[in-house]
Amino acid sequence: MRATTRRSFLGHWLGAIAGWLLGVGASRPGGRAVAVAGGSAAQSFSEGKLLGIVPFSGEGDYPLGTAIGSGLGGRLSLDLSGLTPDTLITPNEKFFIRTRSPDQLPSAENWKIAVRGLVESPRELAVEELLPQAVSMGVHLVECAGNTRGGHFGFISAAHWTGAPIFEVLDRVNVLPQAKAVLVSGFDRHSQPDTGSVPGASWVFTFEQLQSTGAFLATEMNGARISRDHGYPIRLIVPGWYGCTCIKWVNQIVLVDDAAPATDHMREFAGRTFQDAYGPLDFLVAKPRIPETFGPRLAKDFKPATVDLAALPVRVERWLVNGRIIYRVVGILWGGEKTTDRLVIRFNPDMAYVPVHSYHHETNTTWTLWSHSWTPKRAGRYRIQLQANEPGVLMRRLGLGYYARDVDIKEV
Ligand SMILES: Nc1nc2c(c(=O)[nH]1)N[C@H]1C(S)=C(S)[C@@H](COP(=O)(O)O)O[C@H]1N2
Ligand SMILES: [Mo]
Repeated sequence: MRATTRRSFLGHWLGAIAGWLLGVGASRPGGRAVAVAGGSAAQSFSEGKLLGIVPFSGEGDYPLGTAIGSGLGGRLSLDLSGLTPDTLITPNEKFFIRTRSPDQLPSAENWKIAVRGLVESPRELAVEELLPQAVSMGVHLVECAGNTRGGHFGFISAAHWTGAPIFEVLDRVNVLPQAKAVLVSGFDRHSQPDTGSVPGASWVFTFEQLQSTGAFLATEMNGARISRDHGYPIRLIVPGWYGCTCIKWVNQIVLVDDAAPATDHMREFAGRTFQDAYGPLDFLVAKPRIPETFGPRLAKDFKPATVDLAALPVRVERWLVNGRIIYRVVGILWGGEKTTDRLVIRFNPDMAYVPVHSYHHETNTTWTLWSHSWTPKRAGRYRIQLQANEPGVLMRRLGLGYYARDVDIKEV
């Protein structure tokens, strides 16, 4: 069992790295053609006619829009190809899922969070006690750190959340002065193991990280109680950080000091959150268990799992405008700490980046749509990649070509 887990885990890791280093590579045409109306951003194309959508190539046929599998291995990838300005808040039933509700999840009635560790008065906090403190937290995007080409990059969604700041909880237990950080864990007992992940979700945050991100315990998503698959009755949302930190089915909040070890969950996600002590040599030296070989040993040495500024094409529309074929690439821009007006795009590694034509980046808490018209000179395969011309701004995944997508253009 351990050997299997280890092998598939390394498979994941190697796959992810290969994706980053080699780019898209595969030649099998995949994806799906969908008919999508241009939406309001297509107004400049009002003289023309939308002929169709060119599917992305070489991405396989991972199913979109329906939940597959169960428990730890359960997934739902959002179909991004139809995004319009009107659908930038993901309906609850479409919001991506990474890990469906554990089959051993107890009834949510009387759900309690054990708050303990370096506190004066440990206690069991009933979710009911938090509900009156829950307020609108605004729209926040969540992206899985394992949001890959293989899943058509659909492990990303945005919702309007309601919740209570995590400090509401901490204020009730008299935190001791030696406490430096907060371990948040969720229920994770599944009867079926999964080859792709290690069960048990928990992350350690410093007080400063909880404060500056505005982390909150969410009770509602788009005005309805959160569904079981999304963490009912209570989950953590850490704005601006990867989904792996957004613990679902929260059942423990433990106050810890600087010596707290990194959790298995943190170590599983060390590579995907760009931790320093994570390197190829770590895995060449065979170690008994995966989590021990990845990432820093101590939670305090983990870097924040922030989502850098990133951009991804979500569809390529084929138009007929005044007798000419014109393509319109539509995509999303998200992550980062500051907005940008310097988004650039290129259509092959040997082409220069040019400014993206149309978008208005107003917020980093959720995604923004952009579009760009394009008239390729000849038929063939093109690799669409984006960057932002923002010296000094971290864009680790964009820099690695992680979000590059290929299209095969047949008509020019
Ligand atoms: N208890 C628990 N919480 C968890 C996980 C998990 O496996 N167990 N997965 C995490 C990961 S990796 C992601 S990306 C998000 C996904 O949240 P969603 O399924 O509601 O989209 O939940 C996080 N919270
Ligand atoms: Mo994730």
